[in-house]
Amino acid sequence: MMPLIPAEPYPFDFEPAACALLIIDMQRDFLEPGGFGESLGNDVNQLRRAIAPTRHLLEAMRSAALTIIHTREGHRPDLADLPPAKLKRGNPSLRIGDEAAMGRLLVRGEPGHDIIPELYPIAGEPVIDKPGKGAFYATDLDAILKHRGIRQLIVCGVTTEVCVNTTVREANDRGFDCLVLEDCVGSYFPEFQEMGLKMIKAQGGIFGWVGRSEAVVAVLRAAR
Ligand code: C5J
Repeated sequence: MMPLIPAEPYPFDFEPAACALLIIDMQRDFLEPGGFGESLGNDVNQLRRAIAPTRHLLEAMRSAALTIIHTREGHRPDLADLPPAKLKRGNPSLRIGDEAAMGRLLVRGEPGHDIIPELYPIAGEPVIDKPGKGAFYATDLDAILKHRGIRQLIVCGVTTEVCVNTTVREANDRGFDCLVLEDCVGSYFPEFQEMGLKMIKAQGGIFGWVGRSEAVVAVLRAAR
C-alpha cells in the first residue's frame, strides 16, 4: 500500500496506477528570454526556479513508470484557432504569431513553442497541444486520461494562476483529484503564486491539494 503524500489541506491518498504527472506549458516561450512571456513584460527568472525540482520529480516518475503527460499552449501557423479577443488583448507591441527571437510567438512548430530542453518529453509521453489556458479545452486530454484509467493528477508547470489554475479547475469538474506541487509551479508574480495556490487548497481543498515535490519523490523511493 502507498503511504499518503503530505499535503494541504490534508494528506493526498496516492494511487500510482491511477495517477498521472501533468506538466503544463514548460515551453521556451514562457521560460526563456525572447519569448511570449517576456514580450508581455515579464521576468522569466520568476518561472525558472520550478525547473530543477520538476526535473527531479520527472526522473522519479519515469523510474516508477507512471503516466507522464506534457502540454503546450499555442496556435496553428495560420492562427485559425486563435480567438481575435486573445490576439488583441492588452494591445501589446508584439502579438501572438509575430516574429521574435525564438520564431513566431506561441505558434506550433516554432522553436519558442517547444518544451524546454531540461524537461523534454521522451517516447511514450503524450504531448497535448492546447489553444487555450485550460488543458482540457479543445484537446483530447480527457480521452487519453480516461482510456488509461487515470483519476488523479500531480500537476506542475506554468503559470500558477493562469494555465495551472484553469486546468486544475477543469480537471476538478471532470472528477479528477489534483495535487499541485508548489515548488514545481511558477508565476511571474509572487503574490499570484501565493494566492493561486491558496485558492486551490482553501475550503477543504475546493479544487485540490497543494504539496511539495520532495514528498512525492520520497514516497516513490520508499515504494521501490
Ligand atoms: C499564460 C500559461 N500565462 N501557460 N499561459 O499565458 O499560463
